[in-house]
Amino acid sequence: MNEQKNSIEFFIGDITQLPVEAIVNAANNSLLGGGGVDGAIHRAAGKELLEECRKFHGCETGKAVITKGYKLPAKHVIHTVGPIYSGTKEDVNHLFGCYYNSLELAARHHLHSVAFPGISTGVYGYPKKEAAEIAIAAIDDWFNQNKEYGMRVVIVNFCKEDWLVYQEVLENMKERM
Ligand code: AR6
Repeated sequence: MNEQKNSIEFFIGDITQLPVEAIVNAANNSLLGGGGVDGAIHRAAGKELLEECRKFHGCETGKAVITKGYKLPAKHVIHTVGPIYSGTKEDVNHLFGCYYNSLELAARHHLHSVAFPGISTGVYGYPKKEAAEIAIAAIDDWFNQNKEYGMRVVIVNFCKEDWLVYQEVLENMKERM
């Protein structure tokens, strides 16, 4: 049995620098790179990452695939595709799926530390507070379904303002409990 407990922590900064087993990429359906965190991850990993990504012929929204990390400190990259925000219930299901399916994939590969950026909260326009609530709910659900696994989740906020959004969401959740 794993000694480590499921845990969640917060980090402010650049996800490409994190020495965890897997970092999650906020990719698009083509998986062939883009701007934002996707661009930063591909730049830091090197061009072999793009070569490996081509083999998947894309990824559906809400789903995830895994590659090696190449020149990154992280051994693996989990590429997930967030929804382009439209305000529908489908967005919620897709964003929830990004977090939940990424953790499923990590566990299937016996990984015990995963860092997430704020999926869909940049170019894809998801309101940050709603996105943070869904991220926490999905991670919490996965933890409840996998109580003994010992997964360390790192939520990466690119700036202090984004970190504050998460703290507010957590405070509100505590008050409701
Ligand atoms: N480390 C941590 N977080 C980051 C970093 C970084 N190095 N760079 C940006 N962020 P976005 P999306 C944050 O736009 O909304 C791409 O072109 C950023 O502040 O990267 O899911 C893809 O190819 C924001 O909070 O992803 C897709 O086409 C969060 O990461 C599209 O963008 C996500 O912003 C996906 O859009």
